[in-house]
Amino acid sequence: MMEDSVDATSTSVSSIGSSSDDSSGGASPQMGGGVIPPSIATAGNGMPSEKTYHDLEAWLMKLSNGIPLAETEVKSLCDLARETLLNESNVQPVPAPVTVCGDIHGQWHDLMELFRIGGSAPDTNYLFMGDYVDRGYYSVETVTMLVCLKVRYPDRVFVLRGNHESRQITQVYGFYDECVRKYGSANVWKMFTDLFDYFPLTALVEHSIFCLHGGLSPSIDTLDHVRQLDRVQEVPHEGPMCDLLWSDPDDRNGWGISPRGAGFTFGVDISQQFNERNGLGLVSRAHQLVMDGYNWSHEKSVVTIFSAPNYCYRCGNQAAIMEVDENLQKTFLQFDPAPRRGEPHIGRKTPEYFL
Ligand SMILES: [Mn+2]
Repeated sequence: MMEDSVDATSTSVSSIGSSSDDSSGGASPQMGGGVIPPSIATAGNGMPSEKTYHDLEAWLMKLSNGIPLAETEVKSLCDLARETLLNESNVQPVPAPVTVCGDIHGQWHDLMELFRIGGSAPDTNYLFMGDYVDRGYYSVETVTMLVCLKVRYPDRVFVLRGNHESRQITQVYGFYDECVRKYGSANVWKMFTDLFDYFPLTALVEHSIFCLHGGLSPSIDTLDHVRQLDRVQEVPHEGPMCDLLWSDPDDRNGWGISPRGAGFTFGVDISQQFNERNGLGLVSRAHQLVMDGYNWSHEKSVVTIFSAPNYCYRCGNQAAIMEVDENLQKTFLQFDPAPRRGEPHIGRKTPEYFL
């Protein structure tokens, strides 16, 4: 699964999505020469300026209609997002109520369905546990929209890093190719993969629910260990940061070799010991396809959430999100694929194997 790095250098093909030829009908202000980039266009008190809010609102309007941003807009967005994410912890505190979501994998239409089911941001607070890109055909729209929501509502939307938020993995599973196809160069891919280095690795809902993409690590006993990691780097091939994004719970006790080739499998004994040592009630994670969209394991010390319905447009699974209320009561909302105008209807099938 962990493949050798492909040397992808940015090509210098000119952008096909510059702001001068976008189709937003002038909703977005021109970013001409001499305009101060939004990343430093603050009102002098560290808060985003009126212009930045105007940009973000215009970008969200485009993205909610499935229109990708222009390359120059992605650049501005990523500059803003880096500042926002840099301030977050490796174990980012998140208040309840919050709705916790698993893998999206470029299924933008289904992300829109998720917001219809779970409520729009910022009326609903969201925590996404990684894997926004690859596999589906709309990774660009999906990751741009989630990053835009993060910057616009930094205290109400949280985005963690998944194992696919990586330079190496995205060159194999679709995001790199999609960026080159939609923008005519790898520039946007480079902007996003550089930004992924800043995404928090984990979150902690009300000191009780530990949220992350993959799972636990034999190198990590406490949340303070996670806090001490230097996360601003490509996902390593091994070690604690890799494990948090790659590991899976398993029926066997103890640590095991992962069939994925990265991370470990961990048993109920490991989960219970980790929760007890850190005063946690639950480990919430994503990363594995589960047919109901969510799955309890390890005597309810671990829950898996998967939010891409009919994964890869052929797995036939339901998706789910987990609402956590003020009292940390959990409610699972399941949903099916959104209808896609202009695309042939593909019925549910039982997958022959799990991807
Ligand atoms: Mn994953």
